[in-house]
Amino acid sequence: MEGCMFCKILKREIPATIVYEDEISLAFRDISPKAPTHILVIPKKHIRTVVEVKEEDNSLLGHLIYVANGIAKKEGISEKGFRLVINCGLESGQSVWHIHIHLLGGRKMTWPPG
Ligand code: DGP
Repeated sequence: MEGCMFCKILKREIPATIVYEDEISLAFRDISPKAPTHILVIPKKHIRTVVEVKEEDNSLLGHLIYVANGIAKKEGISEKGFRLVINCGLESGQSVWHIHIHLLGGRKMTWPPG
């Protein structure tokens, strides 16, 4: 999608530290990490936000969680625990309009989130 930062990362038009890629997903380190491990898992398909997810995307979204799970294991944060976050819409703080799962770990998390 024209103008989308994450589509530009997908096309290697802007650099990112990529940690995983397959035919339907990409994962890379967040530019502004909020935890020792902070990785974004995105679909290659441009979906703006959770609100735009369609039934046909069910397996794609499940795949992203599966990928995040595998990365958490590789990062060594699986045992102690980690958090997956999807911000949806302005009030959630979503700032990039290409759906993404934040994988956060490596420190104790607080609840509720801010
Ligand atoms: P959200 O607020 O949920 O839309 O999260 C967007 C995240 O994307 C935020 O934590 C910062 C990260 N981010 C924004 N632009 C870039 C970029 O160009 N490269 C990388 N690696 N991360 C980015």
